Amino acid sequence: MLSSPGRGLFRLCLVLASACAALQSAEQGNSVTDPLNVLFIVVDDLRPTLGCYGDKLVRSPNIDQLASHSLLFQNAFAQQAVCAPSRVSFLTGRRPDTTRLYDFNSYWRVHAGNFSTIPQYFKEKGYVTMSVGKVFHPGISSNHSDDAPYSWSIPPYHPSSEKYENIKTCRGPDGELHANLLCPVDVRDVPEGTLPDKQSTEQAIQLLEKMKTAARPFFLAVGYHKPHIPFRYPKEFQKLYPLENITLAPNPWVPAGLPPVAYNPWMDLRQREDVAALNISVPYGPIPVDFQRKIRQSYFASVSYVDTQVGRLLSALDDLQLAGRTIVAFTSDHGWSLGEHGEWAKYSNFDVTTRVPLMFYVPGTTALLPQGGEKFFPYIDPFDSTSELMQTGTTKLFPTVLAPFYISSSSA
Ligand SMILES: [Ca+2]
Repeated sequence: MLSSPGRGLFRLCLVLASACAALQSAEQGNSVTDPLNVLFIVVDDLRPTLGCYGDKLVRSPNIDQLASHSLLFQNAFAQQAVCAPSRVSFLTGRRPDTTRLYDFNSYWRVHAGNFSTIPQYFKEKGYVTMSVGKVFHPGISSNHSDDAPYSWSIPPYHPSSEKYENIKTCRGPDGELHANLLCPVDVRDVPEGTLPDKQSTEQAIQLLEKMKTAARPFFLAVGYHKPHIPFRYPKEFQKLYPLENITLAPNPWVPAGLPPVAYNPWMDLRQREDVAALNISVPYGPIPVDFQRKIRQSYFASVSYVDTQVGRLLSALDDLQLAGRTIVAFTSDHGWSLGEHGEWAKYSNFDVTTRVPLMFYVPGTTALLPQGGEKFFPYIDPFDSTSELMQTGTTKLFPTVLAPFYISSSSA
């Protein structure tokens, strides 16, 4: 297994770039070596609290199913536990030391170097490249355009309901709407009657439908917003995690002698109305234990909600008969502390904030090709308690280090 931070990033670039390996001959009209499509799924603030990483509580059957067909990395780490520097890093294949971005406030092409991005590389090799949701961090760090037009063949898509994420749409016990951290919602009751990640899934499926018969291969990046705060998700997902089942972090204390620079006081949480009402001391807290349980409950519920979106997306890949000719890469921009070390945030360098899930499904390589209408990614309902846990981690890593495309199918 990989042992040092940064190698996950390297693998991401290596495997995705390898998808272009057959392109030259494809451009010459050799249908035997048609290039594979790429579906790149990036989730915001998702640590590996997933069944496929051994989490016994979280229900993530669709991501687990993807993992069961994939090469699953156990020790992948983001370069930095902040959205923009992490995303610019893995999308350019360069460390923050090279992109010169450690915050949100500069565009690498202007301030560091005119580096190509992974989607740009695919685009220049003849792929149709498309961005749905949060792929690049929006704003200055991607030139207020998600690096369009360089990275994308068509204008990037952002869900219209994203603008409601941080306003008062969370109904509190008083019956009024608040801008809370904990925000389980009745989707029928929210503006536009939908949520950003649901819209992103629908848009991505529409693009897949259009690309099914396209002459050119595609690189489709889909960026999901949850479990980034606020935890605004369909309220039914709370039922998966009764509070009495929610444990606390096993190491909830701020380490003795911790230098203040190594600690982040999670000010973004404190600004939410429900957290502000707790009058928690700055910078170290702690958060009352009952509320800690509620934060963990909502994080896990948000993960299961995202899992259903991933499930819908992959199921569409199946239905459109694209699963046999599309690489699926799945990762997150960084993790999140769920009370470990007294932290409730990203930003720090503790491993809970830097470690990410990372997996690659490569049809015919990490798994046998689907045969005769076989469904590789049938949607699995996380509320169905009879759905079996997937067996994962059976794909051998080390034959792939030197030759990513020559794993024996029988080993998958
Ligand atoms: Ca993030």
